[in-house]
Amino acid sequence: MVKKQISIIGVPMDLGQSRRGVDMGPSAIRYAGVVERLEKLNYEIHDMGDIEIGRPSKDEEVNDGNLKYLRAVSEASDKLALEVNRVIESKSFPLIFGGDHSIAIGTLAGISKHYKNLGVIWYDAHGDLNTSETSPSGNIHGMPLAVSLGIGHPALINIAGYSPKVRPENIVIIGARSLDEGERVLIREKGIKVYTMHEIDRLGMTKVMEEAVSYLKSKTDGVHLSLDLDGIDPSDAPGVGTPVLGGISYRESHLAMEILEESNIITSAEFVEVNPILDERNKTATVAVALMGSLFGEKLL
Ligand code: B3U
Ligand code: MN
Ligand code: MN
Repeated sequence: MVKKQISIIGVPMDLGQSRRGVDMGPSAIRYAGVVERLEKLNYEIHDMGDIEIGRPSKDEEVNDGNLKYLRAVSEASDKLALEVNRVIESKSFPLIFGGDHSIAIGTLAGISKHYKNLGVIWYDAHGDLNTSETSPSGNIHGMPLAVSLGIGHPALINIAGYSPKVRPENIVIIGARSLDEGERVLIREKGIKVYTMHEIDRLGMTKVMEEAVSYLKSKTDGVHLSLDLDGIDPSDAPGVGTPVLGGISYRESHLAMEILEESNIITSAEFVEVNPILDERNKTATVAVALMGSLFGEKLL
């Protein structure tokens, strides 16, 4: 039997937000043993190394109004999109490690043109649906989902030369518990499906994931999982820049990954916002690797 291929791309990006250290996320995830873990599951792993991120000068911080490090984020997104595109062309599964969540702009730009109808599962405490007008911070990591819908600065929405990357009806947000006003408006306006912590508590993770899978399965020909570690409760994943109390547990997250694995719909994935500087003995990267184990088919028995 031909082994299935996974290609890892690290993106040491920390300019999409204001807590330094998340650029060390890819190293922390590798250190937590991801390659060995996935090899045990009979995958052939190609570690493509890290994308090079330009270091902007101090006076470059705020560009174009409320968009911090726009040029650096846009350039990195271009590079990442090219690399992700190459991985898909080689028939390998793209597995991307952040870095802050602004990297999803490049990931989705590289993926989306390979599908007629790409689905996205956005596992996150936040909506990441801000624009420079609605963002309270100017941090681009709070904007990638809006950008992928084609809403935002031209230097971000036009990465890889096309826009939008995803349709609103093909998105499911899971774990939301911190939304800005502009994000709420966009969710309502576009009819984006959101499972907040309320629905997760009320329905249980099994039902939430089964609904999410059946919602996407019939209408998409590929589904990208964008997993922000801050979707998980800070007691289980403390090493993130913007922790929000009352999150998804480690156990619920494993269950979610297992249901996704059984569904066979996931065609690419990224794990973002691991910040080893804010972490407790690499706990958050270890959680990320354990979840990847479940996503790629690890079974106890
Ligand atoms: N919504 C806020 C906070 C935030 C978004 N994403 C993260 N934090 N990780 C913002 O700045 O856009
Ligand atoms: Mn996020
Ligand atoms: Mn988040």
